[in-house]
Amino acid sequence: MFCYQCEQTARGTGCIDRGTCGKSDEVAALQDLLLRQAMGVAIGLRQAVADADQTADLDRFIEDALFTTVTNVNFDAGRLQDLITEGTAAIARARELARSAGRAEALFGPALDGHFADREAMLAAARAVGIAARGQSQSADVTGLQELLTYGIKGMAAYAHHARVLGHTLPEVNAFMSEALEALARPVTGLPELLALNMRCGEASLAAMALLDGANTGVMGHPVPTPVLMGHKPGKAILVSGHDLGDLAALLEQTAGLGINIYTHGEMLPAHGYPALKKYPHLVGHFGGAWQDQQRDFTDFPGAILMTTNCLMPPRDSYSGRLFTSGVVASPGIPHAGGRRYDAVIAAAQAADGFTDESAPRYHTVGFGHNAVLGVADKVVEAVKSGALKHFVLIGGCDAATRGRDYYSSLAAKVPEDWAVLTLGCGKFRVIDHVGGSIGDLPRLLDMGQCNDAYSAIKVAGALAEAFGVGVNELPLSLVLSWFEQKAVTVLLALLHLGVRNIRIGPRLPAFITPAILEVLVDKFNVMAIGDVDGDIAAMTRAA
Ligand code: FSO
Ligand code: SF4
Repeated sequence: MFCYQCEQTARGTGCIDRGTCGKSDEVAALQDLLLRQAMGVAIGLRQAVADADQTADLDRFIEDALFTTVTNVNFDAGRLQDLITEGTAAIARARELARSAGRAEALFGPALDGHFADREAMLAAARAVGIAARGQSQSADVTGLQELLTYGIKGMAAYAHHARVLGHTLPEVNAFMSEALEALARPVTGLPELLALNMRCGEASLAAMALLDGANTGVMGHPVPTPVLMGHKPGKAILVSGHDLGDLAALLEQTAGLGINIYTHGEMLPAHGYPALKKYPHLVGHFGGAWQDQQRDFTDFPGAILMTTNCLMPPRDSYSGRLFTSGVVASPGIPHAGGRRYDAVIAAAQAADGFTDESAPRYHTVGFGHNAVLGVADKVVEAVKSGALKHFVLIGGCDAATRGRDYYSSLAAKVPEDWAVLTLGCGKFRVIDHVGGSIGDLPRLLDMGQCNDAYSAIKVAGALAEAFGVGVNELPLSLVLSWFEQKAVTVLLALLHLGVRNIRIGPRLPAFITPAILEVLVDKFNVMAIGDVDGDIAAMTRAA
């Protein structure tokens, strides 16, 4: 295997033999084949002349295939084998649509793939399509740009998937995923063409982020500032992790009146701010930290656990009997709660001990989405004009166990008292304990939500730029991102598409960004690696 799609890739260059995440060689190969199948479906779809409802199942297959291959989503070879069997049927249907449109001659490569007799046949086919196989015949720069685009659409697919399950879709987003997948299946004609496609991926990423924002706020209401108990109360309990708000909503409904308390974990923390979720009195608090703490947190949690999306780690015996997956998440031997039915999860919670004590009261306030922040825009503008609020710094993105992430805690602790800190993503767990107080009526720490809510930060920045009559790059705003997996690539491409400059990225740059690609990003956008905290604060102050 060869995989370098996330920040914890082995030696900072690539996982071979086995993933740092726990992905086996076999799972990696099956994921490579699933990605090729998504290309096959996309090629057929691009030739089809059909209504959106005729192709919805194929768009959904592409989204699910891409999301399934995101880091820490699916470790289950059996589930991947089933998906590949579905993929064979999806390719055949896409091919048929292309033929009906009289475009059979335009089909090529992955769109012509047939049926695989068994897992061995899948693995044999997979070996010929991974990064390592392609890398032998092209430069690292070409592979790097292809992978940048691949990871951009993987994150986009995650957003589109979340929106779709809430009933929202956007044809342009699916059309771009198909266009990109088709381009990835063709021989590369040049680096500029690939670079341009990556920039267009940023545009489609922004549309996907707006789509998800509309879906979340349309179905769940706009988040409102809400203090969340970061602890527990006595009683039976279920812990919900991942990002899927629809799963949490369904679980809350199914557990209403059962005397089971529901807790969020990791990226589910911002759920407490949504009116449609906070109305349930048994959504009582948040337990634990970011995803990489789950093996400790899940062991300590005395109830059932539901993992709705990434980031899943290989489960420990101490909790594997109480763990369930949903959506595209899968792990061998872990029961899957499909179709938003949680009877088994509820039964496991009732069978477990639950909490017998009450933790010390500690609270963190969530719910500073764009609607809440822009609701007090006049106060924000006034505070900036009066000089009380000198600078905004967004410290957010993904967290992980990899070295160098103390930087973000240290940065949060050291930013001057007259700076406001925006945060989002699981990277917030490095930040929230280090920023307190307020500037006038405004809290200094504004938790904008999940990594999936980066759109809120973009909207707020756009509105402030308009209020001050300047471009976003002229605002007293610095972006310091922590990246881990592919959704962070999607957000980065969206920011670059908007022309945002001077973004700091850490804790280390992606392995797929070659020196030549980095040179382009530095030239055009002044993208930079994080440095030392004091030096970076001084540089941000100078730029303000
Ligand atoms: Fe974190 Fe994982 Fe949300 Fe990521 S839980 S690392 S970018 O999947 O999605 O922030
Ligand atoms: Fe390695 Fe990350 Fe790929 Fe897992 S997802 S195999 S840790 S690069």
